[in-house]
Amino acid sequence: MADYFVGNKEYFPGIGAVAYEGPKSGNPLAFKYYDPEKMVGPKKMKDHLRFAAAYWHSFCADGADPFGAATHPHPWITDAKSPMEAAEHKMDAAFEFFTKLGVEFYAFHDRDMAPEGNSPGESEKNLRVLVDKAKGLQKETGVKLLWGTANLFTHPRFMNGAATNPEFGAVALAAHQVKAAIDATIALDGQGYTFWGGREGYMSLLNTDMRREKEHLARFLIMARDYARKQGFKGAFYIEPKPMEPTKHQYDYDVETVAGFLRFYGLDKDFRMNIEANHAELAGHDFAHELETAVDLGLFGSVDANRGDPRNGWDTDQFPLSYYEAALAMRAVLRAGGFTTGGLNFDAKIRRNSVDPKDLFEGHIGGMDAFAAGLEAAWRMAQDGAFDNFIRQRYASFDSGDGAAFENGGLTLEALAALGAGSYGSAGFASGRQEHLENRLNQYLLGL
Ligand code: XUL
Ligand code: CO
Repeated sequence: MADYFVGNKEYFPGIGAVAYEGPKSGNPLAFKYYDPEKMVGPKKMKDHLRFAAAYWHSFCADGADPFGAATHPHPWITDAKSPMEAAEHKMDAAFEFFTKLGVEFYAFHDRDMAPEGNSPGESEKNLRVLVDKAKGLQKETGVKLLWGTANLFTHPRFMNGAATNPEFGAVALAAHQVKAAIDATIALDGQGYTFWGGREGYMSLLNTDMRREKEHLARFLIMARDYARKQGFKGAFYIEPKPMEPTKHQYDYDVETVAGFLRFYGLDKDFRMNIEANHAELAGHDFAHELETAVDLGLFGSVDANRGDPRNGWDTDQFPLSYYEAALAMRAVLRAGGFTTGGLNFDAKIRRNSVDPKDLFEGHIGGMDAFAAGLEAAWRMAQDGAFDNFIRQRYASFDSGDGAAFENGGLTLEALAALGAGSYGSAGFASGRQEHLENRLNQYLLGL
């Protein structure tokens, strides 16, 4: 399907289906490591990785930043006579891209797909029209919806938040949007529905009742969950933690914070985490830390794959490139038993000065190659077992005897203290062997 495109116009002419050509290929529009049909253990690479493209960055973002106007004049917008026609053309371009790149999934916000109307009802109608078109294109191309979401942060009415807005009316407007976005997700057979609290946080404690805002957020999520389940939605709900930006403090700060919130409000059965690498970094955590924490808590769901710039303190949303980080991420994903409803969604954008249509392909190709190489390294780690064995051995004193009694609640502090006064005088001096393990990690990355 080298010249495949949908609709009447080819938006990426001269670019065919991206194929695997191997590590030595000099073709910038070929995969060097991502070989979709290759078996890694029991599953094909593509089924381990479940790649998705993000509608917002790839087809809506226009290169504008706080210091300058748009630099990406998208043909699907410039050639259209109305916002609805632009939305239709944008969708043709999006499905052409998904198909040529070979991603099996996509993710979208309501407002990425359909323009805001003059009333809530008109906005919902616009979305319905585009959802019908998307349904047809999904059928035609086989591309599936990883998750849907509502954009509750761009419109000025949400400047004080959406579910946490101090004005009830704004909360109701947010509910209208979320209900329609849930309907759209169900209609498109979405495997998940994401909540990213774009402005669910505060700019100043001087004007904020935090306790009330968080209760409102929980109430809103409970209502959304109940509505979606009533409509027959079987997929996962995701919360996407982020500590700050655009607000000074976002309530969904990081995985631990969100886990406490979900459990407190009894939402931990339905909600999982959608973990974004750049958000982890903003929270002062390694990407792998957030993933491993979610796996430990039984709350792992999906991934927004990207990277930040270690020298910048904001969400640069660059394409992921580090095999090192991808390997540690995939190690956590494998430990979780792999993705079920989730996948690797490229919440990443090309740079403001990346104005060649090929740039969008090459950004994704690099990210897919990085995760393919990371998957293989993580698989080698799991098969070889050096890390798992070391960790198991490190805690072996809790597997039997007094250690097991401690873990099982069979000791009082007095009994534990009495043991401490006895025969454990030499404990505590085993090497953590970090250097050895780090060197081993490099060997796995080099394919050894
Ligand atoms: C913003 C962000 C969002 C969510 C979806 O930082 O990551 O694009 O992924 O709303
Ligand atoms: Co994201």
